Amino acid sequence: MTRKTSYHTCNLCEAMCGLAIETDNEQILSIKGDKQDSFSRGYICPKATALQDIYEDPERLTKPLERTEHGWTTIAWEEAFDKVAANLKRIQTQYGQNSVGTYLGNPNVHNMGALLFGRELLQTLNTKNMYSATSVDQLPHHLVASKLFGHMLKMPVPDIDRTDFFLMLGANPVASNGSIMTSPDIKNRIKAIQKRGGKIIVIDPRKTETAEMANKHHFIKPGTDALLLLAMIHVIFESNIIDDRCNHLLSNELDALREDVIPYSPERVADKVGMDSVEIRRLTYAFSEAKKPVCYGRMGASVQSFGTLSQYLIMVFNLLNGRVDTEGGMMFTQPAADLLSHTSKGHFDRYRSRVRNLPEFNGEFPVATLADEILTPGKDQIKAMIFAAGNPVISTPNGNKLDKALQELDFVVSIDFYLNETNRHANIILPPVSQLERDHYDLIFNLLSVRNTAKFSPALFSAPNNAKQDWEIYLSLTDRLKSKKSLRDKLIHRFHKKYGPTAQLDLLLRTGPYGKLLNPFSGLTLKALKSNPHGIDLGPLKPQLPNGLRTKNKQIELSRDFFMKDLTRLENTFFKQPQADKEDKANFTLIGRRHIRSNNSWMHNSRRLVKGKSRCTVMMHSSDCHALKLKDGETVEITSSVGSITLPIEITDQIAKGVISIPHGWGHNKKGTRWSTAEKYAGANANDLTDDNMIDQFCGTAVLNGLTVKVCPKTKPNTSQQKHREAAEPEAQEA
Ligand SMILES: Nc1nc2c(c(=O)[nH]1)N[C@H]1C(S)=C(S)[C@@H](COP(=O)(O)OP(=O)(O)OC[C@H]3O[C@@H](n4cnc5c(=O)[nH]c(N)nc54)[C@H](O)[C@@H]3O)O[C@H]1N2
Ligand SMILES: Nc1nc2c(c(=O)[nH]1)N[C@H]1C(S)=C(S)[C@@H](COP(=O)(O)OP(=O)(O)OC[C@H]3O[C@@H](n4cnc5c(=O)[nH]c(N)nc54)[C@H](O)[C@@H]3O)O[C@H]1N2
Ligand code: SF4
Ligand SMILES: [Mo]
Repeated sequence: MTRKTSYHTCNLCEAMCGLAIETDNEQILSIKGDKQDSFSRGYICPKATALQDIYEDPERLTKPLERTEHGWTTIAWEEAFDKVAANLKRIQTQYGQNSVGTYLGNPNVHNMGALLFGRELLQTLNTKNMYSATSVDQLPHHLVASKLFGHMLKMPVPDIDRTDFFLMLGANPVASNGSIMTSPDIKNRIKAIQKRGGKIIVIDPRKTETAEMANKHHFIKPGTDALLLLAMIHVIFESNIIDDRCNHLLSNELDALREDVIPYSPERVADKVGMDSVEIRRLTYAFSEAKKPVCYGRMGASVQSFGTLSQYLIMVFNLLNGRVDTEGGMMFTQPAADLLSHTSKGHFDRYRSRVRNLPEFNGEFPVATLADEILTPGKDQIKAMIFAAGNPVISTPNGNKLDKALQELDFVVSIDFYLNETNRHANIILPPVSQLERDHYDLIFNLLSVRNTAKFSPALFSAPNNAKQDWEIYLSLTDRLKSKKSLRDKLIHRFHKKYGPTAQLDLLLRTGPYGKLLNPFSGLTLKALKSNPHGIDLGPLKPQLPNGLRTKNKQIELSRDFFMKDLTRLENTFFKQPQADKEDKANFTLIGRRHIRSNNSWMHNSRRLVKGKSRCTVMMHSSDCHALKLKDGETVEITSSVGSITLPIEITDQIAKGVISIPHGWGHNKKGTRWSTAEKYAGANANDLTDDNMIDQFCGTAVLNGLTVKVCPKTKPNTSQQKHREAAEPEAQEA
């Protein structure tokens, strides 16, 4: 017997929990929390144990697949790479560079190899048609960081371990385990705030699992956070309680800001926001009177009509209270491997998308326009797509439209180990190894962590002989796609092939702020990390301004003109345009929901995560159900401007009246996928309701929270929609 315990890091979500995994040869005996990991302190959530299910899943792809007239057939890696490269070259030669599109999904950011090697493939393709999950997620945060602090990754995080007043808008870390706030063991971190006499206040249209723990929860009408924040800033100026620590901000910009917020008194916005004006004032005073308050917002405040403005105002509110770069406030990390010096600062609006004239951000267009770029004929129309670690048919707005669009493509390749709803349209699928078969160092989430830490986890299992890592797939494709290769290119390729991502990691560590270069005797190297399998604690976050800023003049650029121009749209939307028909009892505002046992669209093939009562339900307030004569568990039809789905009702009083909540990531009922457990627990796709034409017009982030839908008792099946679905099925059968 070769029973042993190895230490690893969970790379499923942003929390970076330490794992202690007991194995007997290739057999996993147990996955537990690593109590010796000082950051996660033994905490894990139920998804960690499902890493075993992914590893053992017989439906997980391990060999390249090609679609043929007889269905899916396995092919050899080299042949697969050759065919992919030949097709992409053919299409770019015939239709131009931009005819190949790319979509990078969320798991890429949890994957060191993909991060370090994906970039070169994209550069080699040299296409403007790049897309990713960023524009259904954190795009507003990048814009704020790049303008105010000089780099799109210079995103401050709430110093949760030292704050005494945590004001949280549109985040549910008890379910999500924290986002743009890597903070494992979140429940205990929240309890610790309360134990030291502090408070947590949650603003959310649903009384979430986090709100249940909070000292106070306020319901808010979806999509109105910007109004609430403007009112809070109005109170700050009106009462002249601006903190001295923001003296460094330009006074002419502050004066302009003061003018901007004059119209937004709590009294004027209260009805729109759904919060009492007295409460808004009280909340603002309580925040500014606290010793170490912090204001933070996530998905609910980002992925909505005024997501950019909301994230900007959250930062302004923190700044005016002197709560940026200070203990217990919004603080910056000092990661051991500092990607900031090696990555783009983030450009905005250098050029626009072809069909809808939407701005690029950092070389990407908003994914809400991906289907348009495939469906609309003309120069630069997308003819081929590369999907890597993504499932946009399920995770991006108007999934059905994209699903249909993908059938129009000449060629599709997917780098993924599941045959999901998106890559069922692929011609070739290149499956990398699973989570436990690769080395892990968190390049991204150490940038966003509430403590500075560094940890390297070697692969738990060495990859089977004929398997490839994501980075090897990227490297092989890049090599084949490069038309002219200098001697230098060839040498670099050979070096990368031999040493992989760990050589680059070692270099990043050595040259980083704690590295051997600056600290010759005790500095960090990869070797040092390898001999500390539970990770190295590099201490709490430290103030670092102004030197830590990446702006030209080492000052925070308030960028008021840039962001506040969106006030015109805000004013029009809330005070000039007619609002949705509130008299129609069937009209509701849709918001999203996450659950601890789910991870976007791709972990539903693990039976232990999906079994039990269905979680893909529509939550509705009891009084709304009463008014429409709907019963708990009854199936209803929810209809939006682009489609309709049916789901059972879950009656609750923990949601604002007039609001319904549906989780995303479900709807595994499309033919031709290969995840049979997920299919049994199919649920419905929330993004068959979200409208690709509804975006935060400032930067193109999709509006996934706060759109109007109709709820009706389910009548007979909608035959036209059924036909539409069938038409969307790909022709090939499974082998
Ligand atoms: N278990 C689990 N964990 C995950 C994931 C997962 O799928 N499952 N996904 C990971 C990913 S990719 C991400 S980005 C993070 C997201 O992490 P979070 O943002 O913490 O997670 P959400 O559950 O989306 O929280 C959004 C909250 O906003 C509320 N909300 C909706 N609309 C509004 C609004 O207009 N205003 C306000 N104030 N609130 C609103 C919703 O009710 C919800 O509670 O989670 C990560 N962690
Ligand atoms: N309505 C609504 N929609 C949403 C959201 C919401 O809150 N509401 N949240 C949005 C957010 S925040 C996000 S991040 C997106 C996520 O959306 P996406 O990133 O598009 O999709 P995922 O569901 O994460 O699917 C990831 C795919 O990657 C594969 N995969 C997993 N690990 C690896 C790996 O290591 N390598 C490779 N090559 N493949 C791998 C999985 O098999 C799966 O097919 O969804 C967005 N969609
Ligand atoms: S919270 Fe769960 S999924 Fe996230 S890193 Fe920790 S164990 Fe993994
Ligand atoms: Mo995300």
